[in-house]
Amino acid sequence: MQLNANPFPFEFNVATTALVIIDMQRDFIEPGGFGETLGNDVSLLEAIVPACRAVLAAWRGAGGLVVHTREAHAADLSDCPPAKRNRGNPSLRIGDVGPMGRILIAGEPGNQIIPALAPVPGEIVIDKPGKGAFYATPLHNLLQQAGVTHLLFMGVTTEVCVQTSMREANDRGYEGLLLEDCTESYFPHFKAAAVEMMRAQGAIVGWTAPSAALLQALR
Ligand code: TIU
Repeated sequence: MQLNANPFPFEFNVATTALVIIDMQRDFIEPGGFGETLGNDVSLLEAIVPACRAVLAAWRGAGGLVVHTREAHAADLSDCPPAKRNRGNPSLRIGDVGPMGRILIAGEPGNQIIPALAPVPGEIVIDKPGKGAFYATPLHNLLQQAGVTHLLFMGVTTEVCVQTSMREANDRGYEGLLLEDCTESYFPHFKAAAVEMMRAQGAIVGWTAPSAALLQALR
C-alpha cells in the first residue's frame, strides 16, 4: 500500500513492516523520571499519547508487528558507560533512587511503558542501553527473522532516541518513516529540525508523514 508522505509517497506492505515505538516509558513522560532529572519540562511529551494510541490500535487491527523499546540499564549498571552516567549535572543520576524507583533501571516502575501504550503478548519489547534501538540489542536479528524491511517510527524524544534509531535503521538497509505527530521533544525547535533533516535531500534518512495518512492507508 501507499502512504502519502514527505518528500514523496512511501510504499509498504503490512506483512513486512514493523511499527517501532521508541521509549514511551514513564521515565520520559511523567514527572520524577530521567527526563525531569535532566532539567526538562516533561509535560510537552504527553500530548502525543492520543495520536500514538490511535496508530497502535489501527496497526494492531491490521495485524502488523509491533516493537516497543525502553531505554534501560542493568541493575548493576554494567551496561552503562561512566561517560553516560557522569555527564552533566542532573538532579539524580542513572541508577539513583527517584520517586519512580531507580532512574532508568530495567524493571523499576519508572522504566515501564506508559499504560496507554502497554505492550500485549506477541509484541517485541527491546531494552536498550543506548540512544539507538539497534546498538547492543537483538533488534536487527529479530526483524530479519520476521522478514521486516520497512519501519514506522514513533516515540520520544525526536532528536535523541528516535533520530538515532532511524539513522541506525537507515544504515542497516531499512526503509524508515517517522510519524510526525507521534513524536515529540522537550525542545519544539529540535523536533522541527529533526523532522526536516530526516526527509531532506530526497529522504536521506527516511520519510515523514502525519499519522492521519497512515490511518487512511490502513482503512
Ligand atoms: N534526553 C532526551 O531527550 N532523551 C533521552 O535521554 N532518551 C530518549 O530520547 N529516549
